[in-house]
Amino acid sequence: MAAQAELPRVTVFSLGGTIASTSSGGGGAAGGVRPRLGAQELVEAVPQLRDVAELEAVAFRQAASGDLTLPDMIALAAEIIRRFDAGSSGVVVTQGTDTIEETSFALDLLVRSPRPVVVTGAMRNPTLAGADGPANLLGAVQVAAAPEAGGLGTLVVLNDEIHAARFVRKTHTSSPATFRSPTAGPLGWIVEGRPRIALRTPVLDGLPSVLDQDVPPVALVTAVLGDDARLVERVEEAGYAGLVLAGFGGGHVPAQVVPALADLASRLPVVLASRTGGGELLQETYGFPGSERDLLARGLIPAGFLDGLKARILLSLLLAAGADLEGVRKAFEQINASVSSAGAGEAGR
Ligand code: DAS
Repeated sequence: MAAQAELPRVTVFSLGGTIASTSSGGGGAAGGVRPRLGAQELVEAVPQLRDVAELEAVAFRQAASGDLTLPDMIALAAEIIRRFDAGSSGVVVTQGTDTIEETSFALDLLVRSPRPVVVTGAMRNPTLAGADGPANLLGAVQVAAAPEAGGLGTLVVLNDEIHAARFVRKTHTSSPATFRSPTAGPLGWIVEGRPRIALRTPVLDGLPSVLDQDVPPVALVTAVLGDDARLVERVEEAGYAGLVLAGFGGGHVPAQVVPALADLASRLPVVLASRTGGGELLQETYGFPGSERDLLARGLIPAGFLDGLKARILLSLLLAAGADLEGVRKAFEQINASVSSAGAGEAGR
């Protein structure tokens, strides 16, 4: 019998979430499922993984994903880099889906490696019929073990789709097809166990490099009909070090919010994103008070293709790295410019 070819080594980190949630059997307040399973148990539940990779299981956190923090992601990124240095070919992170669109983007910014980092989770917990955790874990390991999945930044793999962390959003409360990339589409898919990469994303430039575990707080405020600026006026006194404003449409706010935003932007980084969830911020179309042209002329920093959640992650990490106002502006510009260089010889780096 021919000897089996050496399998790639993939490290699986578990952080909790639905994929790891089971019931204790109790009712009342003790009822419901909660994260209980660790990486080793998740891996053991999917015997097919043994044919894909040599696995190393690390129980890193045991939390509902809303309880994860940026310092957790900074610590995880450092551990991922250590495992790559020790010979892992790829990494899979299992966690709750509620915050994957934020945590995966933090890893996208923090882990600079040509090897694949893949985040996955589940929408149906292991006690339900049709639990999707095992298939998602298998798909994530198949992608992490594939050399062609390297150099794409952090990926999010669920429901046999491969998404770039910088574009993906959670769009549904319960559907297993909740993850979508409205602006760019998915990068690829998995068929019969084979990852297919149809599109390649470029390596991001302008990433925060020196990181403190102490991440300054950044607020995210969504513009709403009839907004009177009372939240924006309180951002600084509440102790925030920066603000992301998710404006209407292409990047607009009611005219009466403009003075408070302009005043804040003269002292703190204020990033303008869109609340729509798809597309890139406008920069040169509308000229009414509160339009994107008006706000950018008053010192707000354009988020570009990043939505409010992702812009907040980037701003938080830049501030943790000690960036000043100009540093923040430049990093947002560079990251947006590096995405538009896709296809210009950057692919596959
Ligand atoms: N919504 C759950 C999940 O999908 C809980 C969480 O995010 O931790 O995993």
